[in-house]
Amino acid sequence: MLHFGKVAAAFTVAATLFASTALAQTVLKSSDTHPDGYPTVEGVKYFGELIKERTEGRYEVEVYHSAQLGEEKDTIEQVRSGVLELNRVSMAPFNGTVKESIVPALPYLFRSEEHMHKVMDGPIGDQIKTAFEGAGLVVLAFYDAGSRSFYNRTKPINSVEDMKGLKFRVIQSDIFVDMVAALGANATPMPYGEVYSSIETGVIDGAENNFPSYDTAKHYEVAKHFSLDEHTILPEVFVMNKAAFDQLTPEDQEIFRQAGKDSVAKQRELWAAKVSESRKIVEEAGAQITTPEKQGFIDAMAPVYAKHVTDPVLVKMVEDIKAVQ
Ligand code: GTR
Repeated sequence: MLHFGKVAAAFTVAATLFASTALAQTVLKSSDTHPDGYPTVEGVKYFGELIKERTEGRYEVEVYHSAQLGEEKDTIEQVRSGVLELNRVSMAPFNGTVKESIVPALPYLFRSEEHMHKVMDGPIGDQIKTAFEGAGLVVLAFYDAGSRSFYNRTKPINSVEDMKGLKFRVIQSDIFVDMVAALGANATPMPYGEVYSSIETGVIDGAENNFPSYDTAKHYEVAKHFSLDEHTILPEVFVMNKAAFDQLTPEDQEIFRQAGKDSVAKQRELWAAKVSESRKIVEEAGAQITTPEKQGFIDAMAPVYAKHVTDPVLVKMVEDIKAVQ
């Protein structure tokens, strides 16, 4: 009897262990510089819901928004080394690491957001994804970030001449530094989280971004002149540490890739709504939006192409992108 009891007890322990292994959840951490509710944060949360559902709870995602894990340059290091499994960042901070990432950051290359979608959803997008693997990252999605424009605290910008001598914070990429120099202004790359106080204290005159960032980071409070020059339609990128991805079973890899794709549609929808909402918020708060004469900006960008598009791979990519209708 006693013996039987022991066997039964051992059996229960084994069953419990087995059940807990079967239900084991792996929580994947993901970083985002933006606050909760921002379309990129919500896109990744949606990805998390999909993988949780499709793996029957084996995988979950926890999004650390509002730069809780650090600024983009640091979190990129974290996801590349595997400290972090997932990360949603802009494409531009990769410009020095993944040469193909330069192309979507080039000024006035995409004619519209539709053009950008077509390119990033097609073979050129796939080529960029493959290039990221060389940097130890699997791209799960390219998200929308609209177009970036300059804003400053000093004066309205109606033409490229008005840019002369102004000092702008740019995202951390040489392409952006050279772009601003080509416009006759000065560029200071700095982390996103330092922009507000740097404008407020006059260390810089302004920065460049899209309406949702200008709104949610409250830059409009310190730089009210927003000039819709739309110098670049720069996509976001949602990446996973490649070693972590390679550890998944082929079935789970497929679930992750598909969930990434499915989250794109969701993020694009949220993005479009957020752009209108943010524009309204900043206008009501007193931001002065002007549309400058764009051709001057476009013409000024030739040196940026001459310097950064010399590698035959990039030259071909630029040609192919222009040919996409
Ligand atoms: C935003 C982008 C962020 C960050 C930021 C910046 O548009 O969504 O990921 O790169 O710009 O300028 O630093």
